[in-house]
Amino acid sequence: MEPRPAPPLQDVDNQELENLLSSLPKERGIIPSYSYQYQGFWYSPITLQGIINCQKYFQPRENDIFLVTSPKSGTTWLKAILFALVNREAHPPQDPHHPLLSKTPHQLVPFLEFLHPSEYDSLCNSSDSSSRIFATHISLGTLPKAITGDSGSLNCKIVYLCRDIKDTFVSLFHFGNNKKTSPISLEDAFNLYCKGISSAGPIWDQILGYWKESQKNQHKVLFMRYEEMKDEPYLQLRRLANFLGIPFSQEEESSGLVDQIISICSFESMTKVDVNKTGTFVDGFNNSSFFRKGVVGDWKNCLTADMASRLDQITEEKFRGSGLSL
Ligand code: PAP
Repeated sequence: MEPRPAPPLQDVDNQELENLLSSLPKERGIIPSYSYQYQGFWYSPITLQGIINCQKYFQPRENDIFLVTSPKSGTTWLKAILFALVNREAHPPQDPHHPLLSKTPHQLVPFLEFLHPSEYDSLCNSSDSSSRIFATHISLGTLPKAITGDSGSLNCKIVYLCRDIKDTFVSLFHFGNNKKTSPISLEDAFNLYCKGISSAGPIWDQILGYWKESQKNQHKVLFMRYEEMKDEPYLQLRRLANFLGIPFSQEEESSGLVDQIISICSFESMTKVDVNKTGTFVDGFNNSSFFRKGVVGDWKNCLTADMASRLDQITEEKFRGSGLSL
């Protein structure tokens, strides 16, 4: 990839953001008070500011890794796994000083859209100084062209993680109401979600964009599922390591390293770590709110049968003919 000359760094200014916001469709949001539709997807104002910044200023490196998810699909979990996997030599998972024991996965693997441009290059979360891991919820078409390439040929590797839509919605609903002083009702949140008005939604369109890319471009996009990570973590972790070009050696496998990574990143281990129990993330969310139940099928405790079948029906319609089912 040809390095582009770096433009002078500056934040998108308030007036520019105000002008943009006033030109975009606006709706009530499930988590933010309002969501704005930009390039076909719904985002909060703070996220939009970050998106415009990274579209203008982000300079990828060839071996950057991007974890892409819809909110509440298991982002925090896969951030931890990616960090532990990529940095396993410098930070063996059994190290009592492992960074995952003193920092949250969000500190170790930041969201691209929540970084200030001055942080893009200073950030180095890998033992190899030329390799970085970022996470994002941005849709494929809105990712900076420096990442997707002008002709749509991806310049970096993308790991995409999705989750059952019903569980994802239920997780989002609880997460939003954890912080809100005036909680949104389940019905209102559900109706917005079905209309596609949720952070980085319509979720179906966001998933489909990456699914299609993963089918076309298997060396650049790995499509993963939360439920498969739960079911067969060993196999999925090996798949991830192979995709990233850092397969486990025979010695690593026989020494139990794969299981050690799975263990340090498990819901049970992560919820025991102090930093994940206290403190806040950007926008005032408690670090603990990223760890609720961590199970498959929790939607059964929250959704009516009608709600569940409506989400299944939309999912079926949206994915028809794509070869994807969730
Ligand atoms: P984000 O996209 O806003 O960063 P994200 O991490 O995707 O959030 O969502 C949190 C969900 O992942 C929670 O699901 P739940 O509400 O259904 O419980 C959270 O419990 C789950 N989660 C967090 N860490 C883990 C983990 N180590 N293993 C499994 N699930 C996890």
